[in-house]
Amino acid sequence: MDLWFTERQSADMSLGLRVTETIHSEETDFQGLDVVETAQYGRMLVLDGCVMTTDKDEFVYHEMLAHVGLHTHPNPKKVLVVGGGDGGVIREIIRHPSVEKAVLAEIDGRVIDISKEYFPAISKGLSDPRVDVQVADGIRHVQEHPGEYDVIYIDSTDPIGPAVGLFARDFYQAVYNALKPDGLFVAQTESPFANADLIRNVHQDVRSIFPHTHLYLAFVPTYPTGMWSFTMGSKRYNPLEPVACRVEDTKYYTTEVHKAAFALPPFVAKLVSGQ
Ligand code: SPD
Repeated sequence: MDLWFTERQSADMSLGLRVTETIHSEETDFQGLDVVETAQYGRMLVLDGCVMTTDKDEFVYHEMLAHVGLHTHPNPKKVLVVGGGDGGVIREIIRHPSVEKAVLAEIDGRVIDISKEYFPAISKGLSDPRVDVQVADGIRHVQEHPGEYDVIYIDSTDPIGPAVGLFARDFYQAVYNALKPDGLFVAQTESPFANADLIRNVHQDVRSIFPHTHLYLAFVPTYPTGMWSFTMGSKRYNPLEPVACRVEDTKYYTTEVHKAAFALPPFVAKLVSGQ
């Protein structure tokens, strides 16, 4: 039998992947959760019908989310991840020797459990002694920890369901407040092709709060259009002047890739120009 997974990415666009095995399916308290084996990208985690990560392309997203922020900060010690229950960003964060503590605030504990069970290579960092895994509302966590973090990551799902509040100005203000005086944050901010309005709005909001606001890009084949964006708000440090690379054996991140990721095609630059 020919079985296909289809992510309906918009009214006019879908991603189709051939499924070789259905491994797990459930409705959690927050969302639909599926794990399937695909012929093209290996094992895949799907939330509410949207691809979250796959064994074969996860390194792009997780390395580029984690390392660009951590190589912008000269001495990151305390880091927070909001969302990211699969553990991929945490795995990359704890490769940085300066990091003393990494807190994960994931609202859906089932994402953590299922990732530990079916994605050991992605979730392995969750058992590191420096990592504090909390099944908690990330918005509340940020509100309740003013001035605490060097770097905050928003590894959210798409801006539907439980993640809507993570794309709001109030939340970015709370993130600003939760950072130390020289802190910075990075959020995944979807595709310039598929989510132009969202990127424009996020930048308007973040720019109104943070002195330094930047967009950068990476190429994630299983995300809508493949062209993926990340937004950084920084109180002091300039991401265009990264510190020397602190991690070895990366598959996507290098200092050159870091700098190049901020070179935006004109149609993307226009989205964040404020015009
Ligand atoms: N369209 C998919 C966007 C998902 C971003 N978060 C993925 C979580 C992986 N750690």
